[in-house]
Amino acid sequence: MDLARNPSEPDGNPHLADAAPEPARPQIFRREDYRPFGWLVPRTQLHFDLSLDGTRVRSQLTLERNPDAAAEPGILLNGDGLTPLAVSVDGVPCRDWRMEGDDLRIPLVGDAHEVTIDTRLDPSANTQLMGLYASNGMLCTQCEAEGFRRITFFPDRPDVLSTYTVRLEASRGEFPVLLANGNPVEKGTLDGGRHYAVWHDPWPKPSYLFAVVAGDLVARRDRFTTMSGREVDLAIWVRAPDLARTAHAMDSLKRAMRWDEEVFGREYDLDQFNIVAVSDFNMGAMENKGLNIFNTKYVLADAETATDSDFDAIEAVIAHEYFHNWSGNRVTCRDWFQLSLKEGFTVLRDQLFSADMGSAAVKRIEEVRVLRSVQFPEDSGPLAHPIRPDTYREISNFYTATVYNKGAEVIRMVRTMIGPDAFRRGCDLYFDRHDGEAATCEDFVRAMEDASGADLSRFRLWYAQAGTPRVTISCRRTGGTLAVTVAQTVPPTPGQPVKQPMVVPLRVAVFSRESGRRGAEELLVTDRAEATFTLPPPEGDAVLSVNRGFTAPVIVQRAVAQEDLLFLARHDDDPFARSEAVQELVVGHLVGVVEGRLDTRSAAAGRDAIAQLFGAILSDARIDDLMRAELLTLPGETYLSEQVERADPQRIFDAREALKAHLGTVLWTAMAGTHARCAAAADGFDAPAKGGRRLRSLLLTFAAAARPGEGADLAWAQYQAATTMTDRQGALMVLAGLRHPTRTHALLDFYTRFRDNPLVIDKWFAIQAMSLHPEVTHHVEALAAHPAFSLANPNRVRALFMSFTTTAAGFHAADGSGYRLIADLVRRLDPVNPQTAARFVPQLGRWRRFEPGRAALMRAELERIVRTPGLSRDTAEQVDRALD
Ligand code: B3K
Ligand code: ZN
Repeated sequence: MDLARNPSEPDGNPHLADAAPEPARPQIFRREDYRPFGWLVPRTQLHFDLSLDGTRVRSQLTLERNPDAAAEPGILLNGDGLTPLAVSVDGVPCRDWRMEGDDLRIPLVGDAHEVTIDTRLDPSANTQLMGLYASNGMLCTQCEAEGFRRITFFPDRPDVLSTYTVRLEASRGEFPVLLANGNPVEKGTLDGGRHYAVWHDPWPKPSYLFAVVAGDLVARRDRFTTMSGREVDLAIWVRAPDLARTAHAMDSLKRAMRWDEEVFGREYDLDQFNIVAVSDFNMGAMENKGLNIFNTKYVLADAETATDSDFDAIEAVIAHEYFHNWSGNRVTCRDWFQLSLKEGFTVLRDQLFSADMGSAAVKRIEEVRVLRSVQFPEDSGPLAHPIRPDTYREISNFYTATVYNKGAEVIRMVRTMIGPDAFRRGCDLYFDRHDGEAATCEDFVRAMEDASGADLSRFRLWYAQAGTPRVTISCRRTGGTLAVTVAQTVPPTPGQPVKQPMVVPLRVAVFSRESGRRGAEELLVTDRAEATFTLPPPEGDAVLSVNRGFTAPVIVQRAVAQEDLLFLARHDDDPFARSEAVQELVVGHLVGVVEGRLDTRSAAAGRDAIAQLFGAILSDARIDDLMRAELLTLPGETYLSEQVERADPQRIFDAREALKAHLGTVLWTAMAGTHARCAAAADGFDAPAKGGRRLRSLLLTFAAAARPGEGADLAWAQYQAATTMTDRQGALMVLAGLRHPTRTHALLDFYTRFRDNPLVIDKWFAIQAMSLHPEVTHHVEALAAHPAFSLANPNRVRALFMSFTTTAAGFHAADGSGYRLIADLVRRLDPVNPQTAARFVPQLGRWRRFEPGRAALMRAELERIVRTPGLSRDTAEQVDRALD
């Protein structure tokens, strides 16, 4: 490719002299400022001359003035760290372009033009992993949200849709595989050992869905016939040694494609669907049109190297990215404030898929556990934001549990209220109306209203108000009816001091304490600060089961008698509500202990009640082992710390461990028996086998807490006999937390066994970094100096340091050493990979939740970060918000 040089004068580039000065104050983007872009870009042609350290890009844009936008004198194209080598307009070299900060302004006088721009990139120097970068000798891209502007100048916003034709040229030896979005059009050989491939994507798309990959890759291939008979070639591209571990990903993909046809009526729309696995990736995966790019973690699996949870996560993420082909790609977002339009909806779609593929009850319990341990803390802290934010400085900071998981809960509430059939009609209407468009959350809600006849005007508050509603429920028998009063408050959040009552749909049921029978389920929908509903009363005493299936993402506060919780924990026929009752009982006890509210007698009585219940769960023949393990899982420390005024992490840890030890002691016989039964269970991947594995590792944790010596022996035996990573990792987790001679032995064995498998070595780092061991901080410091550690690989960084942020003895050490360790990491990582660095800030940002000593130490570390010269926009925004 012949790329002309920049026609700048020899004494420097005059265009740069006009560059706008750096803004003194950080730029804030506001939802209300949305304006359509001045130009349409019906066609984009890109020509890449690829190499690891010097890639040249020629971009040819067909431009037409947008009749729906205000006229502009020229066009402003986004760039990030680029310099144009050459610009031409309608084939004539253009000399009067100018830089405005990082962006390129080209004067255009007519209503239609062809603009050509040449740029040059150094992918191997791109450590941010945004734009075009090198990973393990291959080249790949990540463009969402604003990475395309690091490749070429472009209106890099999701409402500018264009059809792309991409020509890739490279050395055949170094990059035998050349992939881009859409369908392959042409390929051939060039002189000098080079070759080329041309790809065309017929579907107009925003730049964030653009992708190319070049590398020495092999594919697992398969085929899929869509419901209308289109034959699709499927390929999962990996490095040759990884090929054997792609079968599960391919099966998952085919299941997802079929499910989306059957359940949502959505069909795939290209001749090929390619997935590429890369080992250096900032997040899980990316839904680029027809060319999904995945973190290897969500592709590669076999029983020896991946746990059952890894298998489930792969299935869910493959499905999620595939489902984006409709919810995200065919209908995309008008602007980034609408991110939940595609993410919340697609998370709900992947949740429904996973529920259909496995145990729906267990899945729901796990979803709520994640919501409570990640999203609730976000919603109650300084980074709280509505699922459709109103402002941002760096959009990468808004790929949050709120936008994703709470966003899914909000759409799930619509489905619950209008019913699955009307919801499906609403989805069809939304896809029909907005196919090929960039839409808004409002468009989605309107489609749901139009398809169902429901009035969702007040429901829209869920998009606008942050914070988790607190709902109190009380129940009174008056004459022949049961009066259930539901009251709600929505706590203040940054920028939103006063809130309006939300629409809260609560599924409830009433049980008779005497007979154990339950009356009809009802969906109570309130939109007022307080409302009273009447229900038919049962015979005898009533026991109320509320928020069954977790129909509303709220915190239910109710004074409920311990005997009612025990009743529900044994009798509730809604598995989610049953697990809630168990959790509520345990949380109530632990919070009482932590807050010092229980005298010795009532603490002992609480423990005994829990022990009795756990004993009954252990021997309950009506439930399977997967559900048994869920019911026996103690609430996490983060969730517990949200339940107290100001958390002391050590007290929470101690109380939780003491309960675990107590349960392990008094239930030892039953637990050991169940462990032995599970240890003898058949291998395989059906639910009983998975349940057996889950339960036997869980029981090891009780054993280790109650009888460390015996626990270590059992864990070591499980480790040695393990034929799956689930058993091996479960055992090693327990050993890593104990001061026991087998600890070092097992860790060394694990490292030696898997030293050539980076994903398993990530586990090795994570297991030690999140262990219960009192010396965890020293272990993490030593691991950071291990030759296998690297700041350049986000998986490795997260494995070591994100895992560490879960530890009471480490991260929350009373002397502040854990906070310092993470602040040091953020400061070192920020210049290398700001997106990943910024992800650590919320851990320190929760400082207000903790007792004054720790809060001050956390705050001091945030202040130290903010003083770091040259801090990225990503990290600066998070720290500023956290300190506000
Ligand atoms: N849409 C991507 C996430 C992109 C994150 C950019 N910082 C993957 C997903 O949610 O499906
Ligand atoms: Zn997504």
